[in-house]
Amino acid sequence: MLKRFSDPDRLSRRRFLTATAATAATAGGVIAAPATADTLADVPPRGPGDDLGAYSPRSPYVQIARIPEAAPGQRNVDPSAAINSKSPLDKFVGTITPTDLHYERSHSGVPNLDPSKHRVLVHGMVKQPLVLTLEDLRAMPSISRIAFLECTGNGWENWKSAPDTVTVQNTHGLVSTHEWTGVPLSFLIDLVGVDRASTWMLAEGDDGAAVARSIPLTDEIIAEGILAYGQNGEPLRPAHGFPVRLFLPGFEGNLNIKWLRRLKFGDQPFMTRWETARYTQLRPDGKARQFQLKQDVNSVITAPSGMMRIKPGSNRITGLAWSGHGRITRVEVSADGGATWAVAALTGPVLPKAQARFQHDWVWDGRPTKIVSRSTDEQGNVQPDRASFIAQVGTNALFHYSAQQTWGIDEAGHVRNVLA
Ligand SMILES: Nc1nc2c(c(=O)[nH]1)N[C@H]1C(S)=C(S)[C@@H](COP(=O)(O)O)O[C@H]1N2
Ligand SMILES: [Mo]
Repeated sequence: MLKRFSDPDRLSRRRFLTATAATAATAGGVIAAPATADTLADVPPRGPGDDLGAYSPRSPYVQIARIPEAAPGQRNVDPSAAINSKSPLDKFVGTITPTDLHYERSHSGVPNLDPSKHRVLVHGMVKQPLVLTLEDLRAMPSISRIAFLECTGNGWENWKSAPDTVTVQNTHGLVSTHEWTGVPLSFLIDLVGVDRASTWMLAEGDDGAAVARSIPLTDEIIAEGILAYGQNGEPLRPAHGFPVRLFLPGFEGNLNIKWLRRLKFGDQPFMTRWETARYTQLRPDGKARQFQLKQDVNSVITAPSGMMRIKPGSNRITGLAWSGHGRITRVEVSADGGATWAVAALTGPVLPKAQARFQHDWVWDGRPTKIVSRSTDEQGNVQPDRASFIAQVGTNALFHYSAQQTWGIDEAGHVRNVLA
């Protein structure tokens, strides 16, 4: 800890006090009479507060909401035309996403399912096919795990081109981190006696689109998959799969089938339209790659970020980093467009396949520059810059964009998206 405070790259206690004193001095025009320790100690009597209630609403001073989007580049649409709604990453602190601000991606709206009538069919290459009720699932052993969920379309804004006016909510708002609770997939596999020759599992949703995906039965998926009925301590919300969804930590959002109605075990992929016509990766040579399922190492600076404005002097750079391959081990931040890098602090907790928060205190000298973050995971994967990412993957594909995000800062302190 002492090392941290003596590190010249970080905001020291002395510098913190100088910086806040400077703010108080220059803020004279804004705050009529700056409070002193004496005036604050003398608390005036207050009247009764607002009534207590069934829910805790946000403070009226906090403006925070998702934004519905229709397609890349089509923002501020009528919600009925939206295909997703993105999380306000710029407004978050810590690592857990509030459930009501968790991004939403639904291919044909949100079905209204009665849990007492809902059933999950488990069949195919199994000894004992079962039809499970929610009560059955809740009676089984349960586990909880904090992990991220990310739409594989996250970041597509910046892959090809994007206006300089996009915010981090536009560019990266399709990722969230929660505590997920439910039945381990491995328990269910044992319960129905899945045939050892079975290598794939079909998961199908009970929505109008009946989204269905083939999932390879790798050791990792068997060990970590969850039939989740809980999110952040309460039953799933309808938008996120109530009453039960599949949760596969680290794997592309689309596989995490919401409103789960069926698991079918087989010895080959089922080739649904969701893995043939959709969710394939068109390569530069025109051939398509199927079943690219892992979310790669990623990070983004959430503040300062697109459309914010900063002042010269002390500024805190903060953001989120995550990887489908495991734990984040390092995040570096550059304040000169990638020429030099400093190691940012990970403020914890740093959990495998969960978003980790990083922070780096920085003094902006007032000259135009670019800020960018780069993350590394425990398997040694390093987040590529945009040019090398495109050199490798091209620009035909739509999914799994995970290149570094650059924010430009002009001489007036305006922060803008840059296609570096
Ligand atoms: N049944 C069903 N499952 C689904 C989807 C869907 O439209 N229907 N969307 C998928 C996609 S593309 C993503 S990114 C995640 C989004 O989950 P969320 O809305 O809870 O964030 O769910 C996946 N599971
Ligand atoms: Mo998605």
